[in-house]
Amino acid sequence: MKGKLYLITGNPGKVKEIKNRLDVLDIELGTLQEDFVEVQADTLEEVVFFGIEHLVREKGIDLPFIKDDSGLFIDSLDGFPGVYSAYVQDTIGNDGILKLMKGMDDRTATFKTVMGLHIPGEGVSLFRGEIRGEITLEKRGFFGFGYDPIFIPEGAEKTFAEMTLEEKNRDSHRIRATMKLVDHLSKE
Ligand code: ITT
Repeated sequence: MKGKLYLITGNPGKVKEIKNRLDVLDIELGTLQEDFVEVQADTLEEVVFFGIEHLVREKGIDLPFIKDDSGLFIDSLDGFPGVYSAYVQDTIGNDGILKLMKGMDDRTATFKTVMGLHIPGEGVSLFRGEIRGEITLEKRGFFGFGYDPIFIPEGAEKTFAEMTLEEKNRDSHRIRATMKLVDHLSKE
């Protein structure tokens, strides 16, 4: 695929990370700040799929676009905050999560991204990326956004927020999904 692809988001952190990767293809990334209706659903896949349907059907968006929906799934909290990650970040935040986990030894978690691609006339394709890691005992670092200060990806010593954009982009849930998208687009 050549030409412009739009990312529908209100999160500038996501734009930077995805743009950095799409630059390898000849694809220019634009952004659109449409209201994305997040349906109450059990999985990120459903949130992305129904959200895209809404944008296409109700809002009449007829451009090639992607929508990234991500979430942090903490094992000892049975996958919480998961699909509620945005709400939880905006309410209790990282301090609230650390408080909930006080005294918990099992701090393993998975960060997941589901990226939906809509190409007019071709429907929706979904690309998934996940990375295992651990929740820290305290917040560390100032880069990135959201849960980055409390998440250390497997094999690393730093939290995502202690990494530069280039370091976080070497491997992450979002980059794993983006690489699958890139692979798909290069065959389009
Ligand atoms: P959109 O406009 O793209 O929907 P959002 O920030 O609401 O932006 P999500 O619903 O995908 O995005 O994200 C759920 C929450 O998880 C939200 O609070 C994000 O800040 C956070 N989050 C997503 N990706 C993250 C990442 O790579 N590192 C840290 N936090 C992340």
